[in-house]
Amino acid sequence: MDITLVIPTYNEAGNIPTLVGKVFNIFNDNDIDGYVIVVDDDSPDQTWKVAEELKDKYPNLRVLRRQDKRGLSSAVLDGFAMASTDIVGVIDADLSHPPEKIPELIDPIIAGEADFTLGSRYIDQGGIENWPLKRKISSKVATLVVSGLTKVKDPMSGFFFLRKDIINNIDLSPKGFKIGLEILVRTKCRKVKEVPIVFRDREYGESKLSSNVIIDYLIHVSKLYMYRIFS
Ligand SMILES: Nc1nc2c(ncn2[C@@H]2O[C@H](COP(=O)(O)OP(=O)(O)OP(=O)(O)O)[C@@H](O)[C@H]2O)c(=O)[nH]1
Ligand SMILES: [Mg+2]
Repeated sequence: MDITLVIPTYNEAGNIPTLVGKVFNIFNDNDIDGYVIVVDDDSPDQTWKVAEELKDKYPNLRVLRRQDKRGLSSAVLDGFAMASTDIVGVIDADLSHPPEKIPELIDPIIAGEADFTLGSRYIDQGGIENWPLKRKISSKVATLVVSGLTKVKDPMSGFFFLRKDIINNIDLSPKGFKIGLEILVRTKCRKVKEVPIVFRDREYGESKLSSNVIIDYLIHVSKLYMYRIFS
């Protein structure tokens, strides 16, 4: 079965060639008919151009350069909309997520055992390398805050795959930056499988997270709780 992997990027010129190369190697080694869509928001470091230049080497690579929009969740949703495959997924560009886990994440969906799979830091054999304690604690607290919305152990994960038809006709808000959480809650998806991953902090480039991130997150989560209560 074909899959499309969306890579949202903003100033990831130093990471994108390495990640795209790794992903296509994994597709090849595992006989996966895979496509990659890089969705770049007109990065000042010209990530879109660096990605365009890889297209000769990787014919299944597409690049969407958005000049009119900005935002991680809307980039992911635009990538999914552009995909023509039944299974879609997303991975961060900064090599924080191990692409080697892609086959383990898509196999349960192909087998019909799951509709949604995610790379999980908070199950047995999952973990986080080189994060400062402060960041570990805030991630745990943010996860705890949504424990009333989902039983998933790592609902904040940005590395996930799904059957595209589960989001058909679902009104998804691209406002919050945790689009995986948004999908899990609004689709009421039950067939979810978590696959352990070890998350690595980025080596190249800078974080895109602004100081408003906590407030944005709390607004997003409040909306999801309201949705859960009133739907
Ligand atoms: N297209 C697009 N991609 C974005 C945007 N913001 C972040 N990204 C990408 O989304 C992914 C996750 O963003 P990160 O900055 O790594 O966020 P994080 O992992 O929480 O934080 P750090 O790793 O510490 O930087 C990366 O691939 C970013 O390049 C955006 O506004 N538009
Ligand atoms: Mg990151």
